[in-house]
Amino acid sequence: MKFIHIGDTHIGNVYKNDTRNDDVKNSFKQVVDAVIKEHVDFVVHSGDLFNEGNPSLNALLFVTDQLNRLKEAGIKVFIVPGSHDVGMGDEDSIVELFDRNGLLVNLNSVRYISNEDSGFYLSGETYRNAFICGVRGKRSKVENDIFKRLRVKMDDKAWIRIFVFHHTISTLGEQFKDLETESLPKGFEYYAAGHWHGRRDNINYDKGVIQYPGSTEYCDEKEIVDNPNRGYYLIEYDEKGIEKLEYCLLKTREKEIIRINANQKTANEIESEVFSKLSKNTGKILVVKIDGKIFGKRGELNVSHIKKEAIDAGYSYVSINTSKIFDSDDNVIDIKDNELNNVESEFLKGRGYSEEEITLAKMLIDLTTTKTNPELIKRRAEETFDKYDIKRA
Ligand SMILES: [Mn+2]
Repeated sequence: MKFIHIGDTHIGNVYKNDTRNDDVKNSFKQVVDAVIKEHVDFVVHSGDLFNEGNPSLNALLFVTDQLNRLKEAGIKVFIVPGSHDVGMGDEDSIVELFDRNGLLVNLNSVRYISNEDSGFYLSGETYRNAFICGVRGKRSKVENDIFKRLRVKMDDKAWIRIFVFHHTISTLGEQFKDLETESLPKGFEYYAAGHWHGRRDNINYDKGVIQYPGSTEYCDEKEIVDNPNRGYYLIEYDEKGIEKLEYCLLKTREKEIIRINANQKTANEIESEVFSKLSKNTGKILVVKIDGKIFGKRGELNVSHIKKEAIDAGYSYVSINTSKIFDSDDNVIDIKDNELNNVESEFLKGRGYSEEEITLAKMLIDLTTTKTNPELIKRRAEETFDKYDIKRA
């Protein structure tokens, strides 16, 4: 028997760029192709099927079509709603709609849960000799409480037991966690984890293993830079348990990362350096990261000119990161601030906030914690608002 484990597919409007949103869909379709080709017995999805709790019609139709392909091939999909699949309140997830239409199994449908006095009783399904159950993720709110009260109605006769969840465990870093690793229920052979978009393999827990496949596409600039590739797990099992576990690569768009040290160069010199590193290509992703102290003011750097040249060279998506450039006369320095910046981002990301929300939050933190240079603040605020098309009141 075999199954595929994916997570964080984020179908919807991840980017303000249609090509990239199509890439996100394409990764999902590649997984469905592989599932059908490999004749796997079932699919486990560890949450964040969609990018938004109220997906566009386009996203809904795409997912419906892909799930129908699996249904026609006789392949079941088991999922827990992720932090992006639920709204801000306690209402049902969009995933429940697909459960009611018979296109997947929502492991947090009310039929699997009974919430009595002190216990959160969870049942699941035994399918192809594998017992599967799970707990959904939730936006912005830590739900350790559910895990403390969790009582699983386990099937001890199944060949393997799979627990699906959508949280960042403390093993990945105290600063990012929204769940203590030790809070996970024991007695499972396979812990199908989601929420953390990087890949993390072979975290031993009790008698089993915790696996984070990561997102099926890069969901922001940081993920493009930090992760070498994207993929999913293929797991084979028999009556003796898990027999083989393999990470399979997805074919994502080629990427190029250009790093420039501003080190007392003028804006013009920096621009020329970027231009000299651009290559003629057909549709690569480009991230330009510039850091250090510029000669003059960082506002002199013509970001839209760099972007235009890159698009003309053939890149399909261009992200230019200037957040770590400082003016000649800036006293703000350097390494410590940058590290702090990363910690803030990772923390907020771990809590399920979007890139947009994180940028805004960080801007606000900056405003209240750095010594105030009104011009700098105004310019950073404007750049942020422009980047995210946020309407000024
Ligand atoms: Mn996610």
